[in-house]
Amino acid sequence: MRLKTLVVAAAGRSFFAPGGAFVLRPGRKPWAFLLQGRCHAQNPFNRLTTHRVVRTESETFPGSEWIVDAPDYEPQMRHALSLAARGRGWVEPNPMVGAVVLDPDGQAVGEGWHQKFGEPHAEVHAFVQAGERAKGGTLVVTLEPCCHWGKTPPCTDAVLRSGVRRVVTAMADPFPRVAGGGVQLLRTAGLEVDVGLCEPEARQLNAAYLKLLRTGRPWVHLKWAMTLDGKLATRTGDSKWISGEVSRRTVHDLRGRVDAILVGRGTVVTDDPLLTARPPGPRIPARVVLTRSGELPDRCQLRATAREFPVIVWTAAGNEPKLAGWAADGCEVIPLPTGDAGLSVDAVLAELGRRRMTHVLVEGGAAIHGAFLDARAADEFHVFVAPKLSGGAAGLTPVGGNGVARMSESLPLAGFTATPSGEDVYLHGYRV
Ligand code: AOF
Ligand code: ZN
Repeated sequence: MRLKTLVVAAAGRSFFAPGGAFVLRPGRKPWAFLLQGRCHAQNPFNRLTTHRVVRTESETFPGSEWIVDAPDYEPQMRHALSLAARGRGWVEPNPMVGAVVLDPDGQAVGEGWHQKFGEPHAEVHAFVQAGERAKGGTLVVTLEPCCHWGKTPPCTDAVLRSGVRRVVTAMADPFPRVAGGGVQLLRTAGLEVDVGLCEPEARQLNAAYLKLLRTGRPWVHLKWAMTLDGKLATRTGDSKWISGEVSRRTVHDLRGRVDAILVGRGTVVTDDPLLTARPPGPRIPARVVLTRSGELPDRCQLRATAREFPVIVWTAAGNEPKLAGWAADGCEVIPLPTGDAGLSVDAVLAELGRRRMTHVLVEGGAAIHGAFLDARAADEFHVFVAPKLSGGAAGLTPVGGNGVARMSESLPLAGFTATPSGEDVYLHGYRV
């Protein structure tokens, strides 16, 4: 982060900055600033501004020297991040972006977010609301403004037209046609541009967008529901239903904002799932089946609805003829060369990524979960635990595959939460 550094000298009654002399607010002790992570200052025009304390030279002797960045836009950035999140499911494969425009007094006079793929970017909505009041003010935006012609004109044009003097953004946009160019263009035009406020939160928000750009692979969610004794089904394979109504609603919400729902052959054979979002969400996910053998039932819900909702089947090269009926019914059948390890999870993800799919939801069964885990290809986990026990050594557990030999090799999760979900518990976390 490029900091505007202001050095506060000796017990911090006053300090000098590139913008002029600043006087700390009377009555504020420097240690209080450290505790709050903020300090208040008055500029020569008697206007109170808030600054964020980034580092003290000496924590043992607080007040000896302070380095603060100027001024503090964290609350506005957090608001912009929450605005951005409203685009979830609507904007992909674009990033979610939120923006707040402040007038020269720091009052919010406009806000907006990227609402739908192909439609105006966040900044444009915020500037329309702000109008003339943006002049001399600040744009707080969760992603570097774009500087390219895509489906809409460059946001940097809108920033320059608005008359704001300063732009505070959470992170640079790694999209190749932007990639720092927006920041550079605005700085060259004489605007102050700060990059990096709330960057971890902004990266988390757009983790899937960033992964797709970095690796060409979509973000992979693994989801399952299990009994309290860790079973996906009884010894006879019966699995209807494990989780309750509230949990199933959460799953349908998730289905409605992903690009693909992926299952293995076993799930198609035993569950005959439809794999649609009910009620529908912002996206219509493709239904993806992985079957090395190519032996899928002739009659099932997926095949019967393939002309309404797309179905893609991956099978081992040479087995496509077994799926001729599926292809005739409108399913896309894709052959894949296979080695001993079966269908390559990475090859499938690479193709989904090539189609600019941002989120894939893997819904079982155990063998497919195992294949994704063995390939270290899962990014986010959604597990519903129901308060019931079905027992039986033959009852399937959620993750097959090879697994690891030592507990120390197991996959740790970050951001792990456990939330009540009706009668169930919803466990959620991310691959570290
Ligand atoms: C911004 N503000 O709100 C968004 C940005 O296809 P387009 O024209 O919509 O452009 C998509 C690219 O623009 C996308 O990949 C990303 O780099 C940027 N998205 N930029 O300044 C926004 N959504
Ligand atoms: Zn833009």
